[in-house]
Amino acid sequence: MGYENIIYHVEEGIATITFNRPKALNALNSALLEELSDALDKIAADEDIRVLILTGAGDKAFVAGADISELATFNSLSAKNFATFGQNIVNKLQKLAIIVIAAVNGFALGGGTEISIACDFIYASENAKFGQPEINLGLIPGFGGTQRLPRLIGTNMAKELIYTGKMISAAEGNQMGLVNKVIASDQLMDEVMKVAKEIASKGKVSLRAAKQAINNGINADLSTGLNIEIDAFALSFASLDAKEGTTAFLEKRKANFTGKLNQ
Ligand code: CO8
Repeated sequence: MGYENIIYHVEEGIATITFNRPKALNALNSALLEELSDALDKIAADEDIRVLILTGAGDKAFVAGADISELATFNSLSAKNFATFGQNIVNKLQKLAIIVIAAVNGFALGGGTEISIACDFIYASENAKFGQPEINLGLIPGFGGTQRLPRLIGTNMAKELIYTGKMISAAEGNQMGLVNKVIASDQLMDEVMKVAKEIASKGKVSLRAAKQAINNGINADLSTGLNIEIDAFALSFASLDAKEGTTAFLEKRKANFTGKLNQ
């Protein structure tokens, strides 16, 4: 599939998807979502990709939400179909085995916030703005915002954002645990690339095991979550990296992780 609404780039095991409709502040229309879905399938099938970065084209927006000109044509049934379609893609993003970083470089509103919170973590530029403004359109979030946001920042904080539709700054997002780090706009991609490379240098299997344990355990009770961790911990020993990492420590040298499995 050729891409017109996203830019897909892979370099040294790090994939970048850039939402690319800058004239519409990278709003999510059906065509863009189809392309995103296709790119996520490609990434899931590529064993050499270690980290994915999501960002927006231009200096104004990450994603300013679902495309309102499409939403304006919906009835209840088409809204249900669109929300299901969008949620399937956001779920696919969240379930990627590799680590996903959102580099939020401007407005991340509605579906933009919802995509960013399905990533493993968010680095944001100083001019980034987050929010769930659907209430101002007579709507509610439909790509997971009513479910993921309360789990991430707490129920009442999420309620305030969703009920008022107000935007918050990157600094406010940082204070409430939505944004890991706020960075000057012209440094954002360099900083994101730096952390992506650091993560990519770790053991592939242990990264996946850690992500699985956190994502599968977060909505379970503690005892179920701890059992999930035991299995994921055991899984990390399926890789030669466990032997390499522990041996390298004892030999006082830097570990060289290959991601190879024990035969
Ligand atoms: N959809 C379509 N076009 C958009 C969108 C959008 N979400 N956001 C901006 N644009 C377009 C504008 O129409 C404008 O186009 P044009 O130049 O042709 O007039 C261009 O982008 C630039 O925008 P502005 O001139 O408005 O730029 P400003 O800097 O003045 O304002 C804002 C920037 C504050 C971001 C403003 O554009 C805005 O409020 N945008 C809408 C934000 C919004 O409400 N997003 C939520 C959408 S709903 C949603 O995401 C629900 C997701 C789940 C759906 C579930 C399906 C059922």
